[in-house]
Amino acid sequence: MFSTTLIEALRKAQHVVVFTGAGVSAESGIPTFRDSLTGLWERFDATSLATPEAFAADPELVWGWYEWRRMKVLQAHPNPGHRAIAALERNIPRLTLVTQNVDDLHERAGNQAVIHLHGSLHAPRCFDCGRSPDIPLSAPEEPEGGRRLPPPRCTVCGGPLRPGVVWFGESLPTADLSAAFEAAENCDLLISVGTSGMVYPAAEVPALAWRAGAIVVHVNPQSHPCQQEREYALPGLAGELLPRLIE
Ligand code: BJW
Ligand code: ZN
Repeated sequence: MFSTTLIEALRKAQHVVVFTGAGVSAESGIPTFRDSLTGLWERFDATSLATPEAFAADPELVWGWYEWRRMKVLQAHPNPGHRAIAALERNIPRLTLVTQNVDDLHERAGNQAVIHLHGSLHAPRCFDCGRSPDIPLSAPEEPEGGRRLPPPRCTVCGGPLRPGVVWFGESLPTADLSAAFEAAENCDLLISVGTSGMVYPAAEVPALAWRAGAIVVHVNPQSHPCQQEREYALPGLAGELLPRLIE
């Protein structure tokens, strides 16, 4: 089912970039953002949850929602798609894994170095002073989407802790974004997995790789219009396609 060009490119590749989005964790039971019916933004309003203004206006609402999501991730396990990407890292001379995801399922699958462009659910910091005090986070007793929870307080300045994720209107971590762009511009093959490609600047990563001459592959059940040479769509689920691709 995979074209011989693609198989050959993967076999010969010296540097592969894997660029992932929420779809790679969907088969682990983590909801995506924009899928119809199951996407988070279908059920929750992004602007009242995923912006600094939303947190300032209602920290208990926002903290409770992110604790619910952190709980879901703690209960989830890496799926065959994550494991295939980890296996690829062991089989290719150089692999750079760039994720937009805020979960830690790539790390738990065995990937050694993961570039998290949109931060992590597991690294809160103070909303006021930016420090990351060593406060153990408890598991919410009843993980429900709408449950309000007061955020823990910073041990240094007393400010509320916020999730360590990148909200709309916030800058992405500079070093991570630079590393992702640099890898994209210097790879032979980029595999984009489970992303709608709607959120910038992360969405520039596959285009940068293509412009620099790499082959670009999109693994997604939703069809991707491939109008360019060196661009391929593999329609289907990451957990089914990726293990077969790396065989
Ligand atoms: C499967 C599958 C299976 C399902 N297998 N596939 C240029 C143009 C227009 C707007 C902008 C622009 N530049 C910047 C902006 C603004 C904004 C933006 O991009 N807005 C667009 C939405 C219009 N960007 C920002 O604000 C960024 N910051 C910034 O630019 O700073 C500079 C600045 C500073 C100050 C002032 C102004 C500018 C920050 C963006 C941060 C995004 N944060 C989020 C939330 C993180 C926290 C949280 O988790 O709550 O990140 S939004 C959300 O979207 C999350 C994701 O990482 C991100 C991408 O989503 P993703 O991963 O693609 O998921 P989905 O759901 O969209 O797609 C899933 C896909 O999987 C689907 O295609 C399915 O088909 C597929 N799938 N099952 C394979 N089994
Ligand atoms: Zn503080």
